[in-house]
Amino acid sequence: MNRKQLLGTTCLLATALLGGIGPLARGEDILWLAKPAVDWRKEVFPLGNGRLGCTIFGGVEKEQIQFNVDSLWTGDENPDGDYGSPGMGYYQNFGNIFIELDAGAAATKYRRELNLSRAVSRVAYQQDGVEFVRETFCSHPDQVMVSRMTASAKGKYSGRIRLDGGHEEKTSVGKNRLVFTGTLPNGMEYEAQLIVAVDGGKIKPEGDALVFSGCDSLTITLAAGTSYVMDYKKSWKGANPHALVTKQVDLAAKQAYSKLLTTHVEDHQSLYSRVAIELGTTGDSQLAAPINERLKAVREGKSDPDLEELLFLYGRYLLIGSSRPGTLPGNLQGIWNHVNMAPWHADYHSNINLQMNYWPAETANLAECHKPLFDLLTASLEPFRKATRKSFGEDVRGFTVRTSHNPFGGMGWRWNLPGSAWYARHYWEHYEFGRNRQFLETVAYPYLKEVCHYWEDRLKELPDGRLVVPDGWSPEHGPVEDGVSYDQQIVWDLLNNTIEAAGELGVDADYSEKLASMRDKVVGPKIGKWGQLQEWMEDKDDPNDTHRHVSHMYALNPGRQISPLKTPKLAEAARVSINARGDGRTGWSHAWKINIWARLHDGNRAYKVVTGMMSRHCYDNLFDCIFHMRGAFQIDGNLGYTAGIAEMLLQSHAGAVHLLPALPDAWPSGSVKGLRARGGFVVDMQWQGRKLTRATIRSTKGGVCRLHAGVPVVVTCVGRAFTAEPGKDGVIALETTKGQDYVIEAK
Ligand code: FUC
Repeated sequence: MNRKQLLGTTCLLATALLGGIGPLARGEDILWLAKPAVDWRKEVFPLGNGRLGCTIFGGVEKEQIQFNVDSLWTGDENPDGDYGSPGMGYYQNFGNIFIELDAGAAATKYRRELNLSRAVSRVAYQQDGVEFVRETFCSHPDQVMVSRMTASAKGKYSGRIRLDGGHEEKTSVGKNRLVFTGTLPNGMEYEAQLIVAVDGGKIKPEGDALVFSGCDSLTITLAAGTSYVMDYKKSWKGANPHALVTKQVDLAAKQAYSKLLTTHVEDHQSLYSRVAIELGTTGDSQLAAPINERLKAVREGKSDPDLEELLFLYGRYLLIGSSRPGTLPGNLQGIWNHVNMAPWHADYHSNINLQMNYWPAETANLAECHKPLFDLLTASLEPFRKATRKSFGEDVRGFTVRTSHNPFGGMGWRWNLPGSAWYARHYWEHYEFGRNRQFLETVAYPYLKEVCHYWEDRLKELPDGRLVVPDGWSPEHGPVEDGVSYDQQIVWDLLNNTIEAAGELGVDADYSEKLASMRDKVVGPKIGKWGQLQEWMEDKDDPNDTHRHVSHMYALNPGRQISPLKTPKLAEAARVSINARGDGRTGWSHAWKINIWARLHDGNRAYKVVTGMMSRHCYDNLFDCIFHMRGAFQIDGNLGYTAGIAEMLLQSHAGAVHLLPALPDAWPSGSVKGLRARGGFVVDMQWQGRKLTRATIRSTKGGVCRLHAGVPVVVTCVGRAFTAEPGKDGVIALETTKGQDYVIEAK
């Protein structure tokens, strides 16, 4: 029995003991705590369907379920780009459900858990010899939150339920329904409706609440929505949400709970179950402990590979929960936010944060969750163009972005000159991984090309003919000047990707040539006097500088201008720089460094940052945090961590698929299933003694799979085995057929 089966069995026993709702299957990914949440940032468990999210506190006598809708934002187009003006807006808290239960004896055997495999939260405890269980989830197919409370004895639930809006709305109380509506100062209308169904006992309206007594169980269904529509031409304003919210809540409340749950779990697992990971074995007692104790043990130096896996899976869980086709992209906090003035407005930050949210989307096999990013960026084109022209001149083509933006195309704070070019990399990558030609032709290529237009009009020629980005800024670090490495590397990458995209489509040959000649004149990465990769055109990096941003590493990760195999000297310089920079005081900075060390093929250094991040930047609910904003929760670190683990196990950015490029000593044997590589390949791997024993490459699009191997391997496909020899560059070119699996084993 492996440790996960053991965990599954423990849960199974606990469930049976508590008479809970349906047994937990074996081998599920669960985090749990032995106490209710008090501090939102550190302890609540998040649930989400991409659009509607909630966080669970789990108090025994006072349950609080705080909820959000992705589009409930103040603000507008914010034409002056003033970060402090009301136009920038804030992502809002929608409201809270409060469930007060009549006091009983002290609760025992309290357990609050989040089941990542099922996207269901569960609170269980015993009181007066009765076992109580609450289960909550946010369903994507039914677009509602559902919470069910049951007990092992009849008639045990008496208390009251309130639905409180986040903006002092007045809640109307019906027979079994609570409703509030509102309009934000920007004209956005919103509404939430909650229906309570009880088995046994009674329920009736009383004051601002629904009061229930002697009930066997309760089922609470919540729907919420806004009038937001992702359409600039409609001024981002669609229909009043009343009709849709009413329909959603009514339809869901008519269904049996078990049906809603099954539909939800099936939908979630269609995404979640694509990937599985085993990095080692955690001791039984450690494994059985709640997350806070496990984190404490990690801080004390104990290793916990199961927790490393759980944190990887958590990033996938959070992306599924905060970004689904048709929703807004995940903001600085995904979709979870309990206040109306969140740190940094809970906005979209373009100088690392929004991008990092989407780093795991392709590699960790959630490509459809990437879509909201493209939807919003493409929908914001016109306001971005207008703002760009306003600041850079009416004759400037294309567009770029400020450091921060909102869902109305409004931007704030300083211009982040290569921000739109960095976004363009995401469009290109979505194509590289999925090879959807239509996406490339109609969505990605037009975006890339338009950003190139901006740079054609903006790049400055030096006397020697080389090109620099004028008046740039290494994010939040250093002076404003020409030729900053961050700008140079991203513009190089944009031109390079656009040339490849045009080549793939077989269009714009002349234009491509022009871009290639520009690309080759862009001042490239430089090695400075202490062997470092220069952050600026001038050699002035301070070896004692430990600033959190490592923007001059873009060329190494997520870019591909520098790699140990193709540009070893520059890769060595990157190593010198990143060594000097230290781990940093934000989760996202750690996460970036995991990715960077992985790209430097140094698994042990990457792993050191993995444990550093778990020790210093993970709260008890595994939310990632940053120190320099009073320990705020920021989701980028969670998602960047997941991307980093994937990058340690599989890379494909440098022209070939590289299996286990940065495996640390800490993971001598293990396996992973379902990671994606560029070219439309899905990869499963097993390893032992730090050596790959077997890999399966699934070809979803056909074509040649270039495999970085170094040694001959045996390839088996539909029962036929053959030996494949690498070329001089160590790469095996494997001709693949769409839909077939290729098993790779050492010769
Ligand atoms: C960037 C970072 C900060 C923070 C903010 C939201 O500006 O420098 O650490 O993450 O984004």
